[in-house]
Amino acid sequence: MFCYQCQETAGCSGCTQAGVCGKSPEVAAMQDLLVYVTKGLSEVTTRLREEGKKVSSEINHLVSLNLFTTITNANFDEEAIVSKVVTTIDVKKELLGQLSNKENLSEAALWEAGTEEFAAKAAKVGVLSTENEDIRSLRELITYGLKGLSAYSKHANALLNDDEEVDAFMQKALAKTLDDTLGAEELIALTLETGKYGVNGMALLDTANTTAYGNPEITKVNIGVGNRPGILISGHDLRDMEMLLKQTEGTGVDVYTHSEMLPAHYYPAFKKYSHFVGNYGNAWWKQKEEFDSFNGPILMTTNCIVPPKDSYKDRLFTTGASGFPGCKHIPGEIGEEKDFSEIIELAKKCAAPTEIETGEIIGGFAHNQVLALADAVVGAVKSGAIKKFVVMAGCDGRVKSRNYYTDFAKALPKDAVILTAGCAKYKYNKLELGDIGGIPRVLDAGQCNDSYSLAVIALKLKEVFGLEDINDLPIIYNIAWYEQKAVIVLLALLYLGVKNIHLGPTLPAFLSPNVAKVLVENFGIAGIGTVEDDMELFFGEE
Ligand code: FSO
Ligand code: SF4
Repeated sequence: MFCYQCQETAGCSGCTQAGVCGKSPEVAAMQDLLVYVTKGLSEVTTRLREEGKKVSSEINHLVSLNLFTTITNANFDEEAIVSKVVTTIDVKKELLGQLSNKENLSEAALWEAGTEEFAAKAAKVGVLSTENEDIRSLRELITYGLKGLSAYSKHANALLNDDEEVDAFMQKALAKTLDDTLGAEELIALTLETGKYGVNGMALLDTANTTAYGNPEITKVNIGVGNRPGILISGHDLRDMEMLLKQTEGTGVDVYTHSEMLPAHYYPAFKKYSHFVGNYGNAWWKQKEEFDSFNGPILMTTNCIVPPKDSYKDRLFTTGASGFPGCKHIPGEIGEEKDFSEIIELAKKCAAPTEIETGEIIGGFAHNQVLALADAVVGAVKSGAIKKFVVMAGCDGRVKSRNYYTDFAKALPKDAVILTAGCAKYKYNKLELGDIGGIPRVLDAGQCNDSYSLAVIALKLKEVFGLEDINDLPIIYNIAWYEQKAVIVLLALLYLGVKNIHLGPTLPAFLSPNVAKVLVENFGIAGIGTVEDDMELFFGEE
């Protein structure tokens, strides 16, 4: 196997024996094959569109779901992945029949075989099948960005929001990563175009979420527990959240969020449920301890899954793109009501969660809420009470070097405000960093996709202060990345013209030296240093 798509990749270069994430070589191989056939399918759908033929939303959803399935920590279930490869080959075959022009299609578009040939084929179509290291790097950068985009798109689709333009681009770009006639320059342009559609995809999801559930608002979230049994829900899918809250109402079972589901508490539509008690625990990587002590069932709606311990494996359920062998998967297509009754019945037999923390955390600072506070924020900047905003969005993870972000948050000057989104916040959202004239020093917009909100806020501030360039704002970008959703957020920021983004705890292994050089020279992308050095770098002259 060879996989280097996430920040934790072995030796900062590539997982070759087994994934640091727990992915086996067999699962890695089937994921490679799923990406390959999905790219082939995308080439066919792109040509169908060129011929003026319509591609159904079911096909668009299949492409998104396939890519999402291959994101880090989403799906470890080989059987489920093989079945997606089979479906994709079948769909591709049917669509090939609709093409008038089948000339010069790639091997990926034409390939079909039975499951017995899958392993042999997978061994030939992985990341290393592109020999030129720069072309490989750019193809993977684009593919990972598209994986992130597919996740956001899938969540919007679950709320019956589709953007055919985003889907058509996703498929066109996937097809282009198969095209050997494209050189580095064309692929760099495609990378930026991917960022553009990243903005569109995040906007689509923002509209879907806020239309369905209202605009996030300032909210204090309880981090303690009640005395009734509970269900813990993690991941990012708000439609699953809604269905679970509805189905648990009046059952005597409480609902708690974990990790990236915390921002569900900020939505007005979910606040009305009195059994929606609070957030339990921290970011995804703490789940081994926290799922143990939660005592009740856990529903993973997306990544990040850590291979579960036996002590709670029979309480772990997956749905949507996520999966783990031996854990029950709750089915349900887009538009269907999922049946969570088995989880609810199990919860009733479980003990209430063991309390691991008490108190509250505050969040809900997505664009609508921050813009409602615009006068106070702008006033604080004008008076000098707020000197800098520091965007610290992104992901958390288990490597020790990520303690940098806790130390960095603690070391910030007291007139700096952190803007965050994604699970990165768990490194500093319980530090009690105080407020500036009533504005908390950690403003949490929501999930990683709500980084879109941070961009909207930045663009609004640029307008209010009458600036020409987004980079003239007093905003520092110090982003923590882990998996491919952070890649699409990064590409979206680059597309919006944001420069000098610091990315840590390490730079992606999939950036070849030449591609990294392009990003450094054109966008000022940099890594992180020590907290002391970075404080000097960002605030030294003041
Ligand atoms: Fe985190 Fe995992 Fe949201 Fe990611 S839970 S790491 S970037 O899946 O998606 O922030
Ligand atoms: Fe390794 Fe990350 Fe790939 Fe898992 S997803 S195999 S940890 S690079």
